[in-house]
Amino acid sequence: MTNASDFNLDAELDETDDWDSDEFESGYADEPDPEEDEPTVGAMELAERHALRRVASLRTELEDITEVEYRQLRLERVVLVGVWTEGSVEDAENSMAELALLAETAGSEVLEAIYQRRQTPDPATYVGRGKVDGIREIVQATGADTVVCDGELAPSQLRNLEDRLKVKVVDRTALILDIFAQHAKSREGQAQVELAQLNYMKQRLRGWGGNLSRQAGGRVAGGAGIGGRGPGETKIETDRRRINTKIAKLRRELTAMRGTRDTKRAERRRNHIPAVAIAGYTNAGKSSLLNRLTNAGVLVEDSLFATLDPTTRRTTTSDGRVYTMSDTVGFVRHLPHQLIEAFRSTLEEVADADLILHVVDGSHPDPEGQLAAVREVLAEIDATKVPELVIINKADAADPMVLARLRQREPHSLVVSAKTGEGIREALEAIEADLPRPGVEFHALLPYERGDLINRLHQHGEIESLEHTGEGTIVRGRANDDLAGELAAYTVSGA
Ligand SMILES: Nc1nc2c(ncn2[C@@H]2O[C@H](COP(=O)(O)OP(=O)(O)OP(=O)(O)O)[C@@H](O)[C@H]2O)c(=O)[nH]1
Ligand SMILES: [Mg+2]
Repeated sequence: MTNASDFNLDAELDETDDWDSDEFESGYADEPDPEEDEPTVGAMELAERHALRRVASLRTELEDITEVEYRQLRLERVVLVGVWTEGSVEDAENSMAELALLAETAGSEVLEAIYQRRQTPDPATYVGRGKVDGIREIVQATGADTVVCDGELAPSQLRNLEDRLKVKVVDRTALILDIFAQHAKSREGQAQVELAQLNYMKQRLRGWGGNLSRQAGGRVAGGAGIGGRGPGETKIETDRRRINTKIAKLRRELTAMRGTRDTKRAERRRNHIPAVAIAGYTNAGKSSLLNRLTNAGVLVEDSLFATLDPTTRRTTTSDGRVYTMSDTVGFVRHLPHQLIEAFRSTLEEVADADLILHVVDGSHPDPEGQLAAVREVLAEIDATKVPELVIINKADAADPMVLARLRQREPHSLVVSAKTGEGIREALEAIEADLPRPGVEFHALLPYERGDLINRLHQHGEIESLEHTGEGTIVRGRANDDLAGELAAYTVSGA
């Protein structure tokens, strides 16, 4: 039994059709079929989302630098390019399929996907130099206006490719940042994404097209001097300075916003309310699981990074103990470190939890890869010390052999389906069993006027036995230090 009540006001509920992700058999996308454009509910939702949730501030303030170009990623016609350095053909194709999902989530239309086997990416052009011409032909033949590379490219690689391909080139990191920008809803989320984008761009001012590396028309007004603004300051330097100013401002704002979060967390700690954090790969079904476990009614969408803002629900164990459960941003392979940095305060909630429900999509082609990618991020945010319960989700759609393999590999795991409800009861039991137990045993005789203590014991302690007698209520169980301290006055002697 759960008894969920809202912490956040904005609860949205949605169900979308399942996403068919089997588009790549060969590494080349199927021919785009113009007739196939019947919008699904999810696509309509997505379109609405794109229309509504854009970070507006940058576009007005920093008009003439990279952001403008950066924002135009959506609704472009893209060719995907990957370099496959290790692993099987399957791994390479999974990686390209994921890049295609990312591109589509960002609002692009994927025209082609190609990858090249190489020991390492070419330092100058990412793919082998000889392959660049081939890609240019594909770009021209398909009428693409953007090439998306499956990695984080150096500014010089981006520039070289743009020079030779004659279309805009973006990398996977920029793509992910763009999706985050579109999906960020809360003020804090938006500020976090902006911070990540600015940090990304700061390093790439030279990489975004030749026009950005031009000089700012010789001398800057004011001439020699003060504060380093002097003759010969370049456009890049002014851009960098403006970006730095904006970064500093965002950092201050984020510090202020985080105050509220810290207060909430401190309150929870003071009351010893256990916290469960739901973490996992993007699209694994974390929000669906939170909805199932607590009737939270949060947004579920067959899209990558549907959830960016953490949602916390208060719920109770079968015997009435209160705990919280939070859903938060999903992870992905090579999650851009700018995002990890920017979302650190959000991610701290995971590191600070008493239990992590690590959700993995059992129907995904590479669930082990997802588990590993998530654990990498968990390690980066110092969350490895938190006990972990692996929830293998989407049992209804998964291959039973794969489920068995995962169960074997992950001893502390459960198989569930957030969709059908299979395994949910067992999951709740397992969560209860894994919650930290209050530390102090007690045996007390509480007079009837101390009903308040009994209430608090129900919510925050563990009651093993309770008996009403003429003199009061005799209770046995476990409580946290504070509560045990208050009970001490009523301890049954000789217990
Ligand atoms: N077949 C099946 N689909 C599921 C199940 N659980 C979730 N899904 C679908 O998987 C998609 C993603 O679900 P979400 O709950 O939004 O996933 P999430 O992990 O919160 O995703 P992000 O917030 O984007 O990281 C949706 O289309 C869900 O309907 C399940 O048990 N079975
Ligand atoms: Mg979600």
